[in-house]
Amino acid sequence: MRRFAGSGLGPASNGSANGNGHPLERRDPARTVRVSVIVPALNEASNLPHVLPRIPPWVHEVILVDGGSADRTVEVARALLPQVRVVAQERPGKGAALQAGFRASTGDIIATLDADGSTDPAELPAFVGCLLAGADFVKGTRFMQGGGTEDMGAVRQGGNWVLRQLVRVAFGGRYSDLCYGYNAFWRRALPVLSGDADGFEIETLMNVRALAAGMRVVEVPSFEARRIHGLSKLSTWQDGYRVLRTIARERLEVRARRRGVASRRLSSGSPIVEAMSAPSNGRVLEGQRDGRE
Ligand SMILES: Nc1nc2c(ncn2[C@@H]2O[C@H](COP(=O)(O)OP(=O)(O)OP(=O)(O)O)[C@@H](O)[C@H]2O)c(=O)[nH]1
Ligand SMILES: [Mg+2]
Repeated sequence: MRRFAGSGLGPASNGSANGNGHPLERRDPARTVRVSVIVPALNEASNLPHVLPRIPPWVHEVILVDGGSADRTVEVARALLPQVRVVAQERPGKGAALQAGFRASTGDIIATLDADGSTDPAELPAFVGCLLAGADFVKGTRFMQGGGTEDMGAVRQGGNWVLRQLVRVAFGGRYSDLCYGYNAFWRRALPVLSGDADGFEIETLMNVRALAAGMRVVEVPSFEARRIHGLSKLSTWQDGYRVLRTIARERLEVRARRRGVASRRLSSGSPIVEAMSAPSNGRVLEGQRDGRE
């Protein structure tokens, strides 16, 4: 499998020879890495006071993506954090919200966390630290020592386990968690990670694409607290099915590419396929690393 350009701690030093290394090698050491935090929010006015003020002050920008909330989500966000950037989404769903946030972001690093108080902004340094140490993509996990959840029932935990096994068989990875909203990655990975996923399957899509593209993925233990107020927007069976469909579709795309079966969709710019078919010196991703589309 072809590797994601510039991935890996070791390969980063090789990369410096051809200019394709880890972004830290290419940046001005005096320049601080800018971190964008994306917070999707749908009717989370009563939870935002437990989230936004806890985002560390060194974060470059906070982007709240409002899903058309009927409560005072946007007003509360602006009152809590006057510098917050509020963005609207084009289509319904958490995945569409995150992708609107990704497009609006300007940071070198993009991190996602939830607005319901489940994910703790105080954990951000662990995510950013792993990226600075050489990871391409850092995913939170509730199922590693140091992590945990008080917000996931037995059925969802069982479903998560089954889906993880599927990913293991289909993509060869050994993820300990699959559908968790706390993740971070370098901007240069965005063209590979973002795609056709409007709902809660967005995290699975990013996780399997990171694997298939050969990114250096690091799991960081994270604790998911119970949502503080309000109701979940996730439907276990409906969204579970969407996750399953996403795994199957991504697997088929990878297999089709490997077999050289270039369907119209594949040849017209599926990002995962482009990443995998990039020359090993990573020319395809070179422009993207510099923020050029
Ligand atoms: N902008 C936007 N945000 C959304 C949408 N759907 C969910 N969210 C947000 O995405 C985050 C995760 O959604 P939750 O409903 O908490 O899903 P969950 O964490 O799987 O479910 P619980 O564990 O029960 O909280 C929350 O911040 C939601 O407000 C949407 O359609 N648009
Ligand atoms: Mg939640």
